[in-house]
Amino acid sequence: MVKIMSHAVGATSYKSLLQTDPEIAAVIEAEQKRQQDNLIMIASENYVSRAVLEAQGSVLTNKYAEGYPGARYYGGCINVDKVEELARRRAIEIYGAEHVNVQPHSGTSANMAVYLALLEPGDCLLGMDLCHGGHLTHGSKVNISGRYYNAHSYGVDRITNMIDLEQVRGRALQVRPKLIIAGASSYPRQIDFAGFKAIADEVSALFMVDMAHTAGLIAARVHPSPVGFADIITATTHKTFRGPRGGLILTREAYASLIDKAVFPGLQGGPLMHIIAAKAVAFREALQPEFVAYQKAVLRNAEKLAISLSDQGFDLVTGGTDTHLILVDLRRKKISGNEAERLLEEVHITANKNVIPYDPKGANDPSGIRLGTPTLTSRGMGPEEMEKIAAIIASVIDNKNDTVYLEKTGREVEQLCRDFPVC
Ligand code: DSN
Repeated sequence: MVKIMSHAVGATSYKSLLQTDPEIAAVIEAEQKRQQDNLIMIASENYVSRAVLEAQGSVLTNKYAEGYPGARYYGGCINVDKVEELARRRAIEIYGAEHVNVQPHSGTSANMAVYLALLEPGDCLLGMDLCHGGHLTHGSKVNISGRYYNAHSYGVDRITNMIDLEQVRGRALQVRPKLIIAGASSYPRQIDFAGFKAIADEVSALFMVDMAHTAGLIAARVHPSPVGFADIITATTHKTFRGPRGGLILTREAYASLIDKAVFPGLQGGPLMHIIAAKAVAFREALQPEFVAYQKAVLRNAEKLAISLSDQGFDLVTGGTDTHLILVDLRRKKISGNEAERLLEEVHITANKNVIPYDPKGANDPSGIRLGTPTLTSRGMGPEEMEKIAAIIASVIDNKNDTVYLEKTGREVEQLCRDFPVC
């Protein structure tokens, strides 16, 4: 398969860094090599383009620009205003939303800004259970969202492991939330945004979608969009979207001012203008036909990987995937998430242990592993490689005590990485 876009794992040159701080330069170079020499299958990671790296490594990092374009608290914002305006215009074009705020430093900051804008401490929110695939910031008791707000959760069906809208509706009628959140970190299926919106309307709740994971797929229109259903949408720009680390918020015009005020001055001070420039670059890349081809390939690869893993005897949560990620239930293979993560790392495959719904084990050593295809696809891999990788994962688990076999397999994976360089 032909590589779709030029991607990078390092800056063009570390000359100054090598002179000023050889220790950090060495670590960055080691990380660059790690990203080259391993199959990165963490569903929330990706390789950004050189253009994105250059923008985020630019002098824009020197500029303070509290406020918004045309209304800043600092002089000298002529250039950064243009940057933020370009970013906003492109994000609106991509998603067809009424308003966007591109300043959130992360997906978590974006979510916090929404809560600050729409809720009072103690107000009720309803989000997906972290243990069933939701996100920490959707009301987990260990997170500010679960400590400052009266957070309740819905889960997935015990048999199908899919979101059951009747259960969501039941919970909503029971707890009467002010805000309902849809969106997940390890749920491999499409979410029925229209169904959620109907429930939110029935209980007079606001409806927020956190599309952090699927933002790239949605931008390319290969996955249903929450725009038109959700009152507020949050996203990250670095997962399937393949831009710099950061967040954004899309809103209906009615909430634009509330959200802008919540981001600044409510939650953040100076925006990271170098990151906003890198977001703008990623948005431009997302408007190119190659981006659609890339996102289609991400989905095709995930589907092929899922089928191949099933053929290798793995149980998949929900039986498969509609997205870029797969959640593998390892119990039939008699290996824990921790052990599988460690074993795969030995053979140059990077993935993360993950809870499965109704996990009989705890979050510290859960029963699952989450696998994603965004980075493999960025380096040009296709269905043939997905089949090969599924076979490698299965054989490594079956031969977990055979050190000679593991060493040989590690070398094979390294060769596969060399065949698909990240350049
Ligand atoms: N939930 C993390 C992930 O999906 O990896 C990101 O916050």
